[in-house]
Amino acid sequence: MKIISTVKELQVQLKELRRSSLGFVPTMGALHKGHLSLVRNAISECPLIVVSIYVNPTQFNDREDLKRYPRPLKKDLAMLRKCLRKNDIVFTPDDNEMYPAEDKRIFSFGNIDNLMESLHRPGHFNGVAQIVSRFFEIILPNVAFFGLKDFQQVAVIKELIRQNQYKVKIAVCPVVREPDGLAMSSRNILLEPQVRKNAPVIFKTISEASEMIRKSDIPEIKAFVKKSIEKRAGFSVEYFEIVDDRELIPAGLKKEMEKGKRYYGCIAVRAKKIRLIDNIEFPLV
Ligand code: PAJ
Repeated sequence: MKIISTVKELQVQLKELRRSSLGFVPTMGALHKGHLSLVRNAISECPLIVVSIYVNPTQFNDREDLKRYPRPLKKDLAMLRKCLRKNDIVFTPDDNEMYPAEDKRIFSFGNIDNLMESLHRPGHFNGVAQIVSRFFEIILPNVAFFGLKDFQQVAVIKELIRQNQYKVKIAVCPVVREPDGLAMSSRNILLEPQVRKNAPVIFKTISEASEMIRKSDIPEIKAFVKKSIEKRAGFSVEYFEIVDDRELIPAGLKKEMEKGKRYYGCIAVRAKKIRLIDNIEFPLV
């Protein structure tokens, strides 16, 4: 694999190496099996891929979160070395490369940017859109790989592509979990032992909730989710919404769920200082 940290060098290399289909996997590092599943999918689909590692400051609305975000670059590179091919590229730019001047662009994504993560992390998706659009314009990938773990991010990126008419296809990969069900996340290593022990309650609860939809209506399911998770010391539910995967319109009652659409229950939980998100499909019954 090749490690490149400037835009100029990246573009020189891509000019030389680009083949039929260029794959792109954006990450903020602290890699785990979830990230690696995207990398493996990219490798199996594309003869050349770029994996970026960059902790993007503009998507953090909480300074503390940005400060404590893990940055184990050496370990990340060792993990990537085991799966990448000779010409695949790891792109590790610094802030000056990605933001040579302040990025003042304001994006607007309509309804998908008016609920869930957007309400609780104001400005977050604007920062994601700034960095992902910059990557797309520098790299010009044919396919970009994203995880369903960040359900709302996938919808935002699809809308970003539509609005800007980027010629990139999106491949969405399923959530990779720890054996106890906790969705893998770079933030999991920041959980205190007792909080980590209780964290599987999140997936367990939303799994049970997705079964409940057969017999119960949504207000009852929401009450169950909140009660079940908040039983654990230090856990509080920021939101739990059942939305469709295109327009992200929340269903308040079962009868509002439309046939032909796919629905997901999306949750954010504050587990002491750390915020965890997860989601699961809610089958239409
Ligand atoms: P990051 O949180 O590092 O995630 C990078 C990619 O890995 C995202 O597409 C995310 O959805 C995926 N991912 C994370 N955990 C996963 C899991 N358990 N299973 C499957 N996929 C998982 O998302 C970002 O970085 C940033 O917002 C970024 C897109 C890089 C822009 O800065």
